[in-house]
Amino acid sequence: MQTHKMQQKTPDQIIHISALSTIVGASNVLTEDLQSYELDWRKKFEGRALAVAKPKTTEEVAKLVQYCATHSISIVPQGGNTGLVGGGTPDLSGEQLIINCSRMNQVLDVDLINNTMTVQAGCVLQSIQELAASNNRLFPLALAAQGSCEIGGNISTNAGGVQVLRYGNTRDLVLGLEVVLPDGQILPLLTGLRKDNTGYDLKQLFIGAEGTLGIITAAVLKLFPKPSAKVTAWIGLSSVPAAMQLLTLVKSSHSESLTAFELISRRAHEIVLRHIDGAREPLNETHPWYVLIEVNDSQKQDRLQESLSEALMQALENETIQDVVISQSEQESRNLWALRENITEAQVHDGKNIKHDVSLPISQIAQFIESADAQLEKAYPGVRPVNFGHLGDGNLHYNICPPLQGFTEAQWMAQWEKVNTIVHQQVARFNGSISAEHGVGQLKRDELVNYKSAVALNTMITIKKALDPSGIMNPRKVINSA
Ligand code: FAD
Ligand code: 2HG
Ligand code: ZN
Repeated sequence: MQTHKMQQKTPDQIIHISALSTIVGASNVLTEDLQSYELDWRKKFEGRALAVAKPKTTEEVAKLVQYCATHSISIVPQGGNTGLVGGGTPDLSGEQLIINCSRMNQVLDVDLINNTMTVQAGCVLQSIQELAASNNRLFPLALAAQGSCEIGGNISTNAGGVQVLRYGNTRDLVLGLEVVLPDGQILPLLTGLRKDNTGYDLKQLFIGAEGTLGIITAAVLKLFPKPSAKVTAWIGLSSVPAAMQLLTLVKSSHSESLTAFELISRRAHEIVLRHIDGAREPLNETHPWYVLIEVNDSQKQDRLQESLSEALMQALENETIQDVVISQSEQESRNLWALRENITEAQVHDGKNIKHDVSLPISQIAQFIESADAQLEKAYPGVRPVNFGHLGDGNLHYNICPPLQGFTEAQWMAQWEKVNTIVHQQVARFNGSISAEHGVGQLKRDELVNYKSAVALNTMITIKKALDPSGIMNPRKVINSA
C-alpha cells in the first residue's frame, strides 16, 4: 500500500494536535500514514485529515469534541471504516479530525434476565455475536463485514444485513444509547428499558444519522434466545417471479422461523466461483437465479430439516423451483453462506462496478429488474447488471458492470451519475428508496434532493441545525445544511 507522508502542518494545527494529545495521549493522535483511515473500503473516496484521534472513554470523546467545538474544527466519526457511501471519509482540506472509536471496545454489561448487552461503540460486531453465543443468546445483526465493522458504525448506518427478515434492522436491536453531542455534552440514554414513553424517543435521531448529529459512544443491545436448530438451503430457479412465489410459500410454511431469503443472479454467482478460493458449485446444473434460505428455530434440528425439505419438495413438484440442496451440517451451511457473503469481495476482484443499494415493495421487484435492465441496455448495449440482495426485505444490490468491450475502468466510473440516474428513476417509478441499508454519506447526498420531498429535507436540515448549529459534526454528509 502506498504510504502518505505527513502534510506540512500550520502553527495553529500543531497547537491543536498538541492539545488533542493531552486529552487522549500522544500515541493516540496519529498524523502519519493515515491511508487506512482516509481511504474508504472500496477505494472510491479519499480525503486528508488533520489527524486521527483514538479515544478510549466517553469522557475523552466529550473533551475532544469540546475542543473541536471551541476551535471550529470539523469532526468525522469513524468505526471500522467498512461503510460503502463515503460517510466516514474526511474531505480533502486536511483540516478535519477523524475520531476513530476502535479503542472503545469494552463490553460494559451482559444482563441475561433483561436479555441485553451494553457495549462501547468500538466493539467489533463479530465479537458481540460471539459473546452473545457464549452466553447462549443471539445478537442477530449479521453482515459480510462483521469481522471489522463496529457497533457504533452499524448503529450510525442503521445497518441491515442478512437477518432483517426475522429480527429487523439495527434500529430494532437498540434499546439505549449514549451520545456525545456536537457541543461536547454527553446525552445519557443508556437504558435497557423495553417501554419508555417519556417524550420524544431521542435515540432514534442518532440511529442512521451517519455521524452527522453526534458521536455514539455506547449502546444497550437486545439479545434473543439462541436457536437450537438452523437449516440452510441453496435453490436454483428460472426467474425472479418464481423466487417471489417461493418467498410467499416459505413465509406461509415457516412464518417467523424464516430468517434469511437472499436472491443471487447467475452472474453474481459466477463472479464468486471465479474469484473466491474454495467456492464450489453446489448444484449439478446452472440456473439463471438462486435463492439462499435460512430457517432457525427452537425445535429439534431433524424436525426443522424435515419441514423445510417438505416445503421445498412441494415447490419442486409444482415447478416453482428447479433444484435444491439442503445443508446437513454447520460446515455445509457455512459453505453455502460463503457463496452469498463473498459476492462483494469477489466483485472487487472482477473490476469496477457501479453500485446501487435500493429497496422496493417486494411485489414490484421483478418488474423493477425487467424495466431497469431494459433502460440500461438501451443506453449501454451489452451492459452487465450483477443482481443480488435481500429479497425477503425488498432490498436489491443492483451493481452494474460495463459491457465486455468499449469501456476502460475509468471510463465506466465516469458513467456513475448517468447510470445512477437511469436506475434511480426506475426506483422512484416503483415507489422505492435509493438507499436501503448502506446510507447516504457523500455518495448519494446530492441525489437525495431529487428523491426526497422538500418538506422532509427541510425537516432534516432543521434537526441538524438545532443540534449542530456550527456544522462541525461530519459536515456535508447525508445533507448539505450550510
Ligand atoms: P464506518 O464505515 O467507520 O462509518 C460508517 C458511518 O457511520 C460514517 O458516516 C461514520 O461517520 C459513522 N460512524 C461510525 N462510527 C460512529 C460513531 N461511533 N458515532 C457516530 N457515527 C459513527 N451494510 C449493510 O447494511 N448490510 C450489509 O449486508 C453490508 N454488507 C457489507 C459487506 C461488505 C463486504 C462491506 C465492506 C460492507 C458492508 N456493509 C453492509 C456496509 C458497512 O459494513 C456497514 O455500513 C457498517 O454498518 C459500517 O460500520 P463501520 O464500523 O465500518 O462504520
Ligand atoms: C451485501 O448484502 C452488502 O452483501 C454489500 O450489503 C452489497 O456489495 C454490495 O453492493
Ligand atoms: Zn446488503
